[in-house]
Amino acid sequence: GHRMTWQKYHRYADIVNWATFLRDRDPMVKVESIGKTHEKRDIIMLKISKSGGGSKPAIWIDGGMHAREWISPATVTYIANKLVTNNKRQYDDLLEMFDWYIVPVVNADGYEFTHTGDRFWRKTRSGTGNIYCKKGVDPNRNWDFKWGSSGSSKDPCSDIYAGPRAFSESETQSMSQKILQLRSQLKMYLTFHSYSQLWLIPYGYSKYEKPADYNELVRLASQGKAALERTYGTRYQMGTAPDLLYEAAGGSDDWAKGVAGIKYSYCLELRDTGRYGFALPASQIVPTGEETMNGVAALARSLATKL
Ligand code: 0X9
Ligand code: ZN
Repeated sequence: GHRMTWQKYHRYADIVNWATFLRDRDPMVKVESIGKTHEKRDIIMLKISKSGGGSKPAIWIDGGMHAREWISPATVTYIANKLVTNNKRQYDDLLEMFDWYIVPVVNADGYEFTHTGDRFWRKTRSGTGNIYCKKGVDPNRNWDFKWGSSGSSKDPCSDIYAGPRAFSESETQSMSQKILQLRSQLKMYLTFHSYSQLWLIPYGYSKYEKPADYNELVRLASQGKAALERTYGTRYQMGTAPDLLYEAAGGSDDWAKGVAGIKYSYCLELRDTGRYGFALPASQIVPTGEETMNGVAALARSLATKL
């Protein structure tokens, strides 16, 4: 069995056990290690696919890039579990239409450290050579697209340290290679962060650079956002990160669109808007999972009409 309950936040080992449980129970699920973290943990990816072959359009989902954003892995596992369980066959169409690649915790070292050391750790756990300050690299400043150009720091002590070079981190390196390997299949890239209730559209690196198809991305996202909001009335704002937050280069969403060429790339900042922030009570996991699942399902359904 497994211990996953979505009634509390789980350790990485529980998440890995739950994934292997699903794999053992359902032939649709495969679990693969896409690489190792700095501390040699396996970065696991679930592949949910009704067909053996890999020619179907696919959707990528990841969570836990920033260690302290606990609602992200909780929501991503909730979504994967819903898809696999497919209660009353409500997601039959989504399983017929797409293969799903899901990485619940990209930054597993950081995530574990938020349970054992510092609850509000953000970065990876790699050494930076500077022993007098916080180690680690911000994995969402480490991707090789406009790397280091804005909203990131060259100071290893900073929480937004971009790293010594693009893809210096094993976590971003491993994940980017897997995405490139799947690029012809991938039609949508979704990365989950927290908090602020934002549906972010590329690009994040510059106030002035919007992709040529920005309006198309907005239109598709509006479907997802509406379904999410309809669930419990949770309000989201939509726009680019520079419009709603700040400029920041080296994010995975920008790279997925700008380099991997995945047209529909989004970053969601989940609940809440700051009352609890990163310390969102576990009682909000299920409602957050539910509304976000509805958003993702509506998003995937409208994407399906475009393929
Ligand atoms: O700063 C970030 O990496 C994200 N916000 S968070 O509070 N979760 O740290 C926003 C990333 C938006 N995307 C890009 N700037 N590319
Ligand atoms: Zn984040």
